[in-house]
Amino acid sequence: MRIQKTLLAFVAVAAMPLGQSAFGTVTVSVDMDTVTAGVQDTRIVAPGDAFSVDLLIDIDAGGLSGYSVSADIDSVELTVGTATEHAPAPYFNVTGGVASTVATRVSEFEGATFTIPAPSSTTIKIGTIDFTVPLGGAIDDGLADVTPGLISVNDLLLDNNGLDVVGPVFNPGYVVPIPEPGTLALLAFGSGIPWLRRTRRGA
Ligand SMILES: [Ca+2]
Ligand SMILES: [Ca+2]
Repeated sequence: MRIQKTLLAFVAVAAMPLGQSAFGTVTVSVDMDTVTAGVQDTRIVAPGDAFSVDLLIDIDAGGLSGYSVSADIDSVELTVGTATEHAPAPYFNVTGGVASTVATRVSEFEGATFTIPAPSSTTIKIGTIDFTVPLGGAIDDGLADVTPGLISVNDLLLDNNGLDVVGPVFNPGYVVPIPEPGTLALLAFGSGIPWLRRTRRGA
């Protein structure tokens, strides 16, 4: 909604400290393993698995006064459950939760702050999405499975000056299937194959 975007922009401009400029890069990542510390962009799954992923924003020295980020989902490999919006202090939630969740998209994870200057050089968690892996579906078509970005009409990233962040980086998340027993056996047997070839050639 246009009103939403206007509100975010207003908040950002109100928080604007004059004469400061943005540096570095704001990065939005999908942490496919919320149990393990750090960001894991890949998760090994089997059909029927249920798990959560986090959306994280790594804020640069230029600060971030407002954000609205959505995520596209590969619905062949993942079924979306609940999507929860987080607005860690000093950010406040603009809309009271994500606006919409459909099979292929969750939009939007939003927050804004009046803090001057806005938080900088830090990482914040802006959302959590629950997924299940469909039964009988083919996993791993090589395409990203959870792709954050400025996708919906409201989406933006605003630095301390209330301006669009230049060149934000979006890191998607992937699910990959557990290797099948046959594949594992082949891998284990791999070292014996050259010997087998040599033997056959010599026979
Ligand atoms: Ca993690
Ligand atoms: Ca995929």
